[in-house]
Amino acid sequence: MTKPVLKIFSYLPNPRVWKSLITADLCGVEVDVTGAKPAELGTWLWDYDARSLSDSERSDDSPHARTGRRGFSGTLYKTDAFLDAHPFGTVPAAFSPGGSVGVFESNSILRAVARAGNGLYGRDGYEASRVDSFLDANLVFAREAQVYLLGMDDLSQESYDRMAAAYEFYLSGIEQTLTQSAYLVGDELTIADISFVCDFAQFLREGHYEEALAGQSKTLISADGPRTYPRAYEHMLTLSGAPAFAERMGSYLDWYRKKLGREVA
Ligand SMILES: N[C@@H](CCC(=O)N[C@@H](CS)C(=O)NCC(=O)O)C(=O)O
Repeated sequence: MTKPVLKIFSYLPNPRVWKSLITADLCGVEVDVTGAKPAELGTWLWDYDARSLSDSERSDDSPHARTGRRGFSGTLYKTDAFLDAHPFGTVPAAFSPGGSVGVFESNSILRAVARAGNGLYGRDGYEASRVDSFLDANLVFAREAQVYLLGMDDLSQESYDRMAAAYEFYLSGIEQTLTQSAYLVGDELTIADISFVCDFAQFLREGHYEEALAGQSKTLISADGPRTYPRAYEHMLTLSGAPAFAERMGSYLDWYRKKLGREVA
């Protein structure tokens, strides 16, 4: 067994972690992943040596007690060392072996894996920069999607409109790209495609909130997606069904495939 090139701490499962794991599998490198279900991560110590805390270790006067800021409510236990390495205090949180370097933002963790594996990051510096272009565009979309999905129970019209605009902007760019090439950057898979698949699959979870949206007189933003952006949707569905993706994503998109009347493996 080879030595892990990175250690990742996160709630699990997490599509933002799958990006790195799919890439690691394809590049033949090892990534060490630690974590627990989302609801349990509040009882963990967020650290390079992350671990589950006992009841007596969890109190508001713990030196590690912090208030969750994004996606987590209530108290979280983050060490000072964790916050030195991860100044925004988010997961997934990656560390170089030994923990001296913290890498945050799932797309940057993904880049770190691809660099360590020496693959899937374009054939030269220009292509690598084009891959970065897609990863940046993807983060802007994914951030809007995060706010939208977390706020689904009580969405303002402004939030809904922002998401609809971000979706249209991002998907039309992906669609346009795929009229020119089979993958986002040229004719080979790169981490730009991997990030797109994972974050877009996560956005499609809006489909689980169809009733909640209807109760707020709103409709699914992705409702006509496969017709409006056929190449983008097909790219996501095809890649997510490929072995390296399916291995990590499991049945995550089965509900969506069924909804489209597609075969489920
Ligand atoms: N854009 C970031 C999103 C990470 C993020 O926002 N993580 C949230 C959970 S979804 C978090 O760790 N929140 C910590 C907190 O609430 O303090 C990425 O792709 O890694």
